[in-house]
Amino acid sequence: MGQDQSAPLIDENTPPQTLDARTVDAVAKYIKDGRAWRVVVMTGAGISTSAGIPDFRSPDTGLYANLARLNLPYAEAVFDISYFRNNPLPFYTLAHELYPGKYRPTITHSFVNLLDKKGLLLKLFTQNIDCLEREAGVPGDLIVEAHGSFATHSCIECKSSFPEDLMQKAVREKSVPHCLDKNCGGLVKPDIVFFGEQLPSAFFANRQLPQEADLCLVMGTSLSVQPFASLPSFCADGTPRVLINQEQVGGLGSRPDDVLLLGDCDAGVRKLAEACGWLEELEDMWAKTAPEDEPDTDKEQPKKTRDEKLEEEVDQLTREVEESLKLSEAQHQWLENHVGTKFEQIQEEEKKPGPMQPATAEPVKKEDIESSRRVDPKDAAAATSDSSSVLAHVFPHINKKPSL
Ligand code: CNA
Repeated sequence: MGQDQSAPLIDENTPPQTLDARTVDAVAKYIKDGRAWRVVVMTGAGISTSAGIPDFRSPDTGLYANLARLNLPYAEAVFDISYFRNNPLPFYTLAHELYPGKYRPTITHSFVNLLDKKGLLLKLFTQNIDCLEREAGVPGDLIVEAHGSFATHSCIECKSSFPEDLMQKAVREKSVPHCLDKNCGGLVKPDIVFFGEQLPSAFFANRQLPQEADLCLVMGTSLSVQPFASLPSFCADGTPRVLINQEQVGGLGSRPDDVLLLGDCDAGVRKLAEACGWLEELEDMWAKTAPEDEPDTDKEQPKKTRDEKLEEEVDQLTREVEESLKLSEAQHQWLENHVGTKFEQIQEEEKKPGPMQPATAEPVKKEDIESSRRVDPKDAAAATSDSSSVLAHVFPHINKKPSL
């Protein structure tokens, strides 16, 4: 984890170093004074929940909580490359639901676009795979999709790329595509980073950028997946960091210039935009993301709340996965054996340099990188008796036991 990941919240009597106060108005003044022109934004699943895409870890509506009741050996198996090799169907069922084109960007996505249109966005680091930032208009070269996305596809064996139109067809039909090279014939998947795979090189090439930022916005993430979770800790001391999230996460709130805007992301960005005098512009920009043929059903039917919509979405999603999951006893057996063998292999592997340390990239702060790869001793101890902890060990970019 990052250096200040579990640091205590700053004492309220400690004055900020850079801002006038730890408030949204002070952040807006800092922006309006022209002191924030290299803004780094870090986002997660929470910025897309109001679009109808469930996050992973929210206790009731999160995908993991709902996948737990299904017959998967463990919820993350859907995104586990070893499991995928054996049974790609659950992933393709989810992909059918999550594939870009079905959802509209949220006003939070538009806010990132607005930052760019004002020439303030240095980089957006997103953990999301839904491509909604792109759909909101943020240029691709300003986005680091740290966990990959549905934007490109390739064979998991020979790595050759796979055409978008054929992937769309496969996802639409819930079929499993294979490599077009007849000599290979390997399974193909979107270039989403699965547990057990390397993060894209763009992440390592850009991860020093938070150091250069003059403002950092962290939105809609539990900051529980490494190495992404360490990014905010790379911001220089005195750089204001604003967290817009349902809950306090990571080390946000531990520095004198940290501002916590706890609550809904969309409400938070509206508040910030209003304080900057940009609200109307933001609403106009977001309005343009609405599909032209979207029926105005709001007048005819009582409006559903965000949670109701999300619950419906999650229910439909889990029903679909449930239907397509045909896990046999043999598959369970395979997985159990595989996990045991994999754990032994990993114990061997751990004696060698870790896969998360790219050879070419310079570490930003050596101690941060090192600590981001450290396994909590509690997890390591539990790993001998609990298979999900074993997986936390096997897949080093989860360093925290997921809440199922
Ligand atoms: P997470 O661990 O599920 O955490 C989401 C966070 O957002 C939590 O802290 C929630 O409290 C918070 N949150 C949820 N809804 C809102 C809201 N409306 N307003 C404010 N806060 C909210 O998700 P992370 O992104 O932190 O975890 C990283 C995973 C999730 C990545 O590997 C992603 O690929 C993966 N994921 C992505 C998507 C997507 O692309 N939309 C969906 C689900 C999961």
